[in-house]
Amino acid sequence: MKTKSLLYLAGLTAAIQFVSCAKNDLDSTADLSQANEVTTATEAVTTSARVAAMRIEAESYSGMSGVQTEDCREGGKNVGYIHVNDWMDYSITPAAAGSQTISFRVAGPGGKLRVQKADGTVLATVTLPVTAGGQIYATGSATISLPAGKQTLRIVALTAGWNFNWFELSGGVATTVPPTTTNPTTPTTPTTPTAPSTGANVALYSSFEDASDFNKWIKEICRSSALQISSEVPARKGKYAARFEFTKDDVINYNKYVRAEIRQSSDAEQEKWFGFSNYLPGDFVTDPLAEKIAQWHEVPDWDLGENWRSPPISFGIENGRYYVQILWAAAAVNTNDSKDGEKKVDLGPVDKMKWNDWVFHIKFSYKSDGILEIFKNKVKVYSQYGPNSFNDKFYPYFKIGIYKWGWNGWASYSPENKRVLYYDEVRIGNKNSNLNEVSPQ
Ligand SMILES: [Ca+2]
Ligand SMILES: [Ca+2]
Repeated sequence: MKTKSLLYLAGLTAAIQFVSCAKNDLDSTADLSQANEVTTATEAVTTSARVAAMRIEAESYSGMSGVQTEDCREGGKNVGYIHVNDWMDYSITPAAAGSQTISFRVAGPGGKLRVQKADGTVLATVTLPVTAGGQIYATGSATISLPAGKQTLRIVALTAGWNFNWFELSGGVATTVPPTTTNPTTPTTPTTPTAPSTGANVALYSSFEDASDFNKWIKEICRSSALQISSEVPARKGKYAARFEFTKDDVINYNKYVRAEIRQSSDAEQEKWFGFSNYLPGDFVTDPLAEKIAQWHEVPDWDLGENWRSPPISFGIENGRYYVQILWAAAAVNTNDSKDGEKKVDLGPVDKMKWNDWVFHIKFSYKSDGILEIFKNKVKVYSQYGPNSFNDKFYPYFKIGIYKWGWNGWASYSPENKRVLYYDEVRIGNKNSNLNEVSPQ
């Protein structure tokens, strides 16, 4: 899967994102980044001074020696081709001096890196987690102490072969706040930092009232204008909705890029509820080339030699009609050509300039216990009980937006040059959720 494209995908490389502490990138049960989210009793005293985490994309270095970038499975780019003593420099500006957790999102054989100041002073040596593949990421952390203000951090590879997606500085606290001494070793229950709008079982809620909402998602866009908070159509709720745009020119200008999407990451939950509302503009053109507008994207078992396949469950529009497509396979290793079954189900005609509320209740399974129930405007329009996905270690991850793969090669069959879609009121609930809890309200 390694590509050596050095193409700069402008929309994917926002140099520095300020992100909330929301836990949205649980990629595997071995993901050590949960450490960032667990508030221990000791830390509880100091959280009043906690500042927002600062995430820096690995490819946003100000200088480097010996590395290259490549497409990252988690979206955007990662730094790869790392050899011993390769390094990358990053310009950072901590708001306050003090001790911080520095977390590295990496994949591969493990190893070590060193964090140092511009003058060579070593700040930390970090042991990297071993992961199941070169694009299966986990997070390793260390504690460093930084002064406030603009400075350069150099990250030096002490071992080779790991891939690097991002690093994050978090937990910057005022060092004068004393920790509690009462039972400091007892961790409290991890809390869900993203406040659900309603319902105890809703783990994610995006109202798209503010661009910061996109920080709850991984962006897969080729340019920043492809994804915007918009008020050009009436929102499903509030004042704004998410606007996705994708053009035929994007495919040409961005090295066969075929999507404007945002996504979650896969996790260990087999059964979930997904709710969202979508809106097609008045100039939406009927197109024989389909687009997928929501996907439950598979995660290959890289360690078994598996590669990307089509999404086991996807929701799309083709010839002016909604459809759902379901693929399944029980073999531990499968390809697009080796599966046990496939189904494509018509879900009726599209209507323009109107919000439609969709809920997908899914229990992913390659066995007979799978569940797929689809509701449109709170009315069940389809259900299938039985296999609905592949035999993979990780469950599929959720995406919304525009995936228009046909424009790479068959664009002349399409009567349009630009697709625009709107989304609002996205909720993801756990298995105990229900139609009313995740449905747009
Ligand atoms: Ca909204
Ligand atoms: Ca598999």
